[in-house]
Amino acid sequence: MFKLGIRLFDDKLRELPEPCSLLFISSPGIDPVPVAISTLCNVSRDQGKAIYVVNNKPPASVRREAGLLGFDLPRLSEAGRFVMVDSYSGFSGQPSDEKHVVGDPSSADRILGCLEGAGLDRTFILLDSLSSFMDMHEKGLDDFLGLVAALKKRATVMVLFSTWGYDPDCVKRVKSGFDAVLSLRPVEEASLLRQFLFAERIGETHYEKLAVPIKILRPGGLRVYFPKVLITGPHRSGKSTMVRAMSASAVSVDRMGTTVAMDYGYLDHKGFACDLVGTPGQELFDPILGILAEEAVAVVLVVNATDPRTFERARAMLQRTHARSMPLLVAANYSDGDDALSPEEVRRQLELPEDVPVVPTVAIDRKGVPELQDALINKLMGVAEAESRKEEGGK
Ligand SMILES: Nc1nc2c(ncn2[C@@H]2O[C@H](COP(=O)(O)OP(=O)(O)OP(=O)(O)O)[C@@H](O)[C@H]2O)c(=O)[nH]1
Ligand SMILES: [Mg+2]
Repeated sequence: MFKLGIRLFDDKLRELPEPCSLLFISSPGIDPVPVAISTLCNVSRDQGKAIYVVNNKPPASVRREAGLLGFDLPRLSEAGRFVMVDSYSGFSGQPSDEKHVVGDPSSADRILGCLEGAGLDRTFILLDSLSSFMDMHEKGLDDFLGLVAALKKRATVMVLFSTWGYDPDCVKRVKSGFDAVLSLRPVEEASLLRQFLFAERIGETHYEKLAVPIKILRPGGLRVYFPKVLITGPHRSGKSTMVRAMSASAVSVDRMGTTVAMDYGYLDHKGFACDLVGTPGQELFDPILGILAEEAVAVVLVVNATDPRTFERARAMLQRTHARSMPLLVAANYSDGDDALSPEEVRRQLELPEDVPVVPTVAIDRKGVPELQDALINKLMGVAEAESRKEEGGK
C-alpha cells in the first residue's frame, strides 16, 4: 500500500481496498507536483514500482524537480522501480528521449497501451494531469474515468486535478469516480498563507476538518510543517542549548553566553518540520517575549530541574507568552544533576495539568531530546486528530 508519509492520513487510507484510486485536487496557484513526486518516490523506494505519466510538462522538468526534492530518480529507474511515461511530447510535437512515449496523448486507449508496455500490474501509477487531459478534447472526462477504472483493477492510481474553471457538477462527477479525495488548499492564518493538505473523503467517510499543514523541502520532499514553536524558560535553563539539540541547524543571537535576541532553529524529525524560536531568559528582555510568541503554535518551557527557585519565573514567562492557550510541553532540563527533581515533582511544583507532557532532558548531551521531539509532534498532531475525531463522532 502506498503511503503519503502523514500518519494521520495513512492510518485511514490503509482501510481502503487494494488497489485503490485517489484523486489529488489542487487549488489554482498551488503546485501539486512536489507532493505527488514525494509520494511516488516514497512508494518506489519503500515498496515497489511507480510509474509517472505526464501530459502537461516535459518529463525532464519532473526529473529536475525530483532532483531538487532530493530523490534519486536515476537510481530508482536503474533498479526498475521508477518508470516515466511521456504523454507530453506527442502532444507538443517535440522529440522525446524517453523510453515510453504515448503517440496520441488524447487517447485513453493509447495511454493504457503504453502503460501495458511499461508493466503496470501491481504498481503505483501517477497520472498528471486530469485537467490537461480534459482540455485536450470534449469527451475527455468520460474517457479518463474509464481509464482510471481499467487501471484500478491492476494498480493503485493517483490522479492530479487542478480545479479551476470547471463547473461544480463536473468536479462532483470527477470526485465520485475515486475511492479517496485529497485536496491541497491555501488557508489564511493570522495573515499568513499556509498550505494544507485536506482529506475530503476516504472510502465512504467525508471529512471537513481532516487537514495537516504542509511544506515542501528542497531537498527533503513533503513534510508536515508547523511554522513556529516557541522555546522559553528562565535565565540559563538551557534554552539555546535545547534549540541546537533539537535542530538540524541553528543560530543563536548571544552575547557573553546569554541570549540577547533570539535563537533560531529548525527541526526535521520523522516527516515533520517546524521552526524553533528560542527566547532570551533574562527579565531585561521581557518586552520582546510577546513579540517572539506571536503566531506560535506551541510552546516548550525549558526549566532547570535542579533549581525550583526559578519556577515562579517560569510561570511568569508562560503568562507573558500566552502559553496556556496553546499546546504546551515542559523539558525538565539538567536532569543529569544529582538533586534534579523528578518529572512528577516538576509537574506538581509548576502546577501543570496532566495533559502537559514533562520530559526529563539533558540538553548538552541530547539526552531525552528525541523523546521531547516525539512529544511535541504528538501534541501538535493531537490537535488535528481531535478535530477529525470530533467530526467522525458527529456523523
Ligand atoms: N549540566 C547541564 N548543563 C546544561 C544543560 N543544558 C544546558 N546546560 C549548560 O547551561 C548553560 C546555559 O545554557 P544556555 O543554553 O545558554 O541557556 P539559556 O537558557 O539559553 O540561557 P539565556 O539565554 O541566558 O537565558 C550552558 O553552559 C550549557 O552548556 C543540561 O541539561 N545539563
Ligand atoms: Mg539562550
